[in-house]
This record gives sequence, C-alpha cells and structure tokens, in this order.
Amino acid sequence: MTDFIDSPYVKNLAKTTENLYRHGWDERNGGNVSLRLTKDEVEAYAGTDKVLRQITIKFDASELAGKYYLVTGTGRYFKNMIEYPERDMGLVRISEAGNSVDLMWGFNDGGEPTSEFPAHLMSHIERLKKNPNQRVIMHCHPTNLVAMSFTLPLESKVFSRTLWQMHPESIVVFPEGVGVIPYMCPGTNEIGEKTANKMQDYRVVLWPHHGVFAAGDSLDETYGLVETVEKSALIYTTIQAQGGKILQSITDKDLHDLCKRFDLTPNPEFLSAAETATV
Ligand code: 2HA
Ligand code: ZN
Repeated sequence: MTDFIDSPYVKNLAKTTENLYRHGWDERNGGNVSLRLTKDEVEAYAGTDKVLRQITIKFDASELAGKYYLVTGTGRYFKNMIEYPERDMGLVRISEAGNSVDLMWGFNDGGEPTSEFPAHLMSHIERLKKNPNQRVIMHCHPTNLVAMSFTLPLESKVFSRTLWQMHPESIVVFPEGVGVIPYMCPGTNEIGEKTANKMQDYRVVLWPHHGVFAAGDSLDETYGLVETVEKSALIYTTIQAQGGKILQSITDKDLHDLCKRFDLTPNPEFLSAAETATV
C-alpha cells in the first residue's frame, strides 16, 4: 500500500488549489474544495481501518454515511497546500450517525475540515441525486463574477443570459445556466441549505458579493466550469470598461444554433423555444 500523500487525489487537489490561488480567486484562506473518493480508492492508498480521530460536524450527514471525502482545512491558505498537503487537507469518512467524521489521513496539526463543510455535504447530497458520478464541490471567489453581483439584478435568468451572451463556450459548458441565491452570511447551515436547493438544478450557484459554489465529476471539470463562468464575467467587465455600449452581440438564435450543434438542451426558462433556430 502506497502512502496516501503520494496518491493522485492529494496531488490533484493540491494542484487545483494552487491554480485557484494563482488565478486570484482564493486570497488568504478563501475557498474550499471537497472531493468524494470511493472505498476502493481509499483502500489502495490509505486503508480504511485506521481512524486517527473523530471530528464532530454541525449537520446531520447520515445520508452520506460511509462516504469518503478529501477536503481542505478550515483557515488554511490555498497557496500553501501544495507544500503542506498533510497539514492543510484531510481525508474523512462520514460516520454512521452522520454527526461526525472519522479522520483517516491529514490535518496532522489538529486541523479540521472547512467551515463550509456542512454546505459542501448538503450540496453533495443534491448533486449525487442528479448524477452518481458527481464528486466535487468547489467554493472560490472569482473576482469579475462577484463584481457583477453588485451591478446586475440578483436573478438566475439575468446572470445566465448575460454570461451566455459573452462567449459561445458559455452555453455549451453550462446550458442549465447559473443559479443565484440572495446574499447570506457564509459558514452557516442556512446558506448551505439555500445553495443545496439550487444545486438541484444548477452546477454553479452564485453567492452574491462573495463567490461561487460549483459541482462536477472531477476537479479539472469543476475548475473548468468556474473558469468558463469567470471568463464570461471578465468579458462583461471589460465591455463596461470600454464604455458599456454594445453594438452587436450573441443573439438568441446564435445560442439556439450552439445548442443544436452541440446537442444540448438549454434551460427553457432562460431561452425561449427554438422557433428562431437555424434548421
Ligand atoms: O473558506 O471562503 O466562505 C473560507 C471561505 C468561506
Ligand atoms: Zn468564501
């Protein structure tokens, strides 16, 4: 059995947090990521018998009992994770009772999972119902998207359509759009519940004036999803910096054409029926 620190999971999570930091989306201890691992994956590296300690969680996660998560630690800086993975991340298993986790590896200075762990677990529950391949929940602070939450109405339709219109890749990468919740205090179960509720329909949920919660099958895919949202937000911001006057744009017909070309169904509440689409 190889040590868990040499597993691809630790390496990929450290690489991802490094990228999040370098992109400027996770200053100081901003951001948190959790990656679900299967029992076989844990077995191959860490083993599943040895529990280092138990950590209580403030949420009933019994629906996820027995599931394993590699998760970033509370108060930890993403820029350091690549150098100190065994200190700044931990591998945990949700207990049968659901009110605590078994620490299997990591957090070796007494650390604990992110303060947003209940919100992550609530979102994992909803995403797993949609698709059993979903493994990742990622929270970060993409600057241009956060800035848009000060200048646009906080409505899922407005954000989704505006982002779709900024770049043809957007509707291809997130045809369901982006969900928006009201501003709420972070680190609470209330924001977790609101986010998880939106995760029933969206893989990206905007926390106004703060950041995003995003979900995906892999770290790369989830990172790419946020990257695409933020690219569109950057283009929107740049347009405003150029005076904000739009002379031409990506039309609804163009959006329909993209969905047809890539065999996607856009959120029908945000893009009306395809009567204008090219046949
Ligand atoms: O983990 O970003 O919202 C720090 C945060 C909390
Ligand atoms: Zn945050």
